[in-house]
Amino acid sequence: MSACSKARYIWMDGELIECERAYVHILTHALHYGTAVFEGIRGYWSEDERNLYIFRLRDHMVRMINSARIVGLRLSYGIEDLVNAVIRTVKVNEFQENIYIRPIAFAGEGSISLDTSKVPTRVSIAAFPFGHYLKPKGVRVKVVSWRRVPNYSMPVIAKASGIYLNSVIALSEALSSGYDEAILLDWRGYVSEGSGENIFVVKRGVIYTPPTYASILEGITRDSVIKISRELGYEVVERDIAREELYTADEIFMSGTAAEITPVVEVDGRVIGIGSPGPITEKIMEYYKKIVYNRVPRYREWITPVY
Ligand code: PY5
Repeated sequence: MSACSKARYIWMDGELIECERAYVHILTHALHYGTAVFEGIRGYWSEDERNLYIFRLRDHMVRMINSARIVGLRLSYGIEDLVNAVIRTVKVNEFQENIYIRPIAFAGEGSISLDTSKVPTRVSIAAFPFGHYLKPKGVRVKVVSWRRVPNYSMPVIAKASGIYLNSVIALSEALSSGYDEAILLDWRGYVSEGSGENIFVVKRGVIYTPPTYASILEGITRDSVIKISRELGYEVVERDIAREELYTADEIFMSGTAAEITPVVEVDGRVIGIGSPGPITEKIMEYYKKIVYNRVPRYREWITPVY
């Protein structure tokens, strides 16, 4: 599929331009040094309401602004500009199906010095139809040999492009060993997260997830899962999880914008639970789906209708 077969316009530096023209120069700083911050956001099309609902748009754009601040990229757009630009981009493409939105702020061209103050920060927002990222019925994962970049070496709380080389090599190790996804341990040896997802472990009815200091990206889906699980009456505990605890878990699932809520059915060749999505995972998945399609009034503040 060519990049522009299903999206006509892309927002670049304040203007909507035809997808075919959305290119950058080969000397773009971010291409050489990973000097960019980005977001992944989903929009859900409701056939009944004939509307497209963007999930937690404002929270994603706030995180992008914070990521830029952390890595030192100057942004000339504020929160309202970015939120409106996303809505405008989605609207002009007239999508009537589920989509993925990819805003990115990156160091542009003009200097190959590592000093980003010598180049302008550019911003782009692309959106395109998108289905499942991981197998919705459950994935087989491998605890890979690469560790998650420690948060004393990189600001891993920022969703910054350069950090993703860590995820790319981790995923590649899992895939080449025949698994669907990677789990990375942190520098201490505790469970951190997947290559592009946070992780949750269910044991005797309690839901556990690694804390921020386990070098995780603080996922917005993770935050949604914690809130809705508590509302459903489950106890959710943020604490360190040892690798071997994964093997004896009753249920495991991953959370992320692209992955949504994906059950984990196998870790390092050990079957988890009965080898199919567990009951608590399924309950949370079902409720999450209702919420993103704007069918739960108390979570309306998480939803931005496009049309
Ligand atoms: N951890 C990492 C390393 C991630 O890349 C992501 C999101 C998450 C956790 C979950 O964060 P959130 O719930 O806020 O999405 N990954 C991106 C996504 O759009 C990119 C995946 C390729 O899901």
